[in-house]
Amino acid sequence: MQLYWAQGTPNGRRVDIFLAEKGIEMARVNVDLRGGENLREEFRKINPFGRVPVLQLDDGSHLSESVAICRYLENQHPDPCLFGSTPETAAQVEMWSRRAEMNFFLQVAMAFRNITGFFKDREKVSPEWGEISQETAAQALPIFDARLGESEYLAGDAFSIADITLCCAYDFAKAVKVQIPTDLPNVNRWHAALSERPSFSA
Ligand SMILES: N[C@@H](CCC(=O)N[C@@H](CS)C(=O)NCC(=O)O)C(=O)O
Repeated sequence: MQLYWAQGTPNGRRVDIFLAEKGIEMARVNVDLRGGENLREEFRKINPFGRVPVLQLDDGSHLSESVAICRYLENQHPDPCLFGSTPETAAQVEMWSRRAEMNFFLQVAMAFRNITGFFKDREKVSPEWGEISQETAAQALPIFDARLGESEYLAGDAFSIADITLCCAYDFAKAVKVQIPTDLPNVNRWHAALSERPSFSA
């Protein structure tokens, strides 16, 4: 197996953290996003959407979408469990993962893409949309804070893929100047604890 990936990207980091939590060693192929290597025909054969990360399996087939990659790895390496171990906890993990992705990760990504214009050579950008996305991302944080006031981790008592998704977006949000509300005691407690994990600090 090998992972097509790009250093410094939030989706690449999601898979990096997941691999580290599982203790899986993986060969990586760095893809030059700035240079548009991911847009070339050769790369589109492995992901028609031209995005990283992409996991190449030993039979030569490919998987993209960070969570699909993590789910595959979860089945191959069930320990430690990061997708919930009972129907109830698995559903909580799914619910909070989707909430974190749609209400925060995606908004942060849209802020990055539309404000910085990093990918303006390949897509239309709208600074106004970027600013709206920045605000929408910030507005979601008190909801996550309230949740983290009820449980140690986002999806309950156990650390999961939902924490990885929210934390990668949270760290990236600071880099793209999302106005993080000042009164998020539970998010702060959770973030400090995750930052101590070797997988997050690597
Ligand atoms: N939904 C995809 C998103 C993948 C994605 O947007 N990757 C970014 C890097 S974080 C990328 O490849 N960008 C290159 C581009 O847009 O040209 C996932 O979860 O993996």
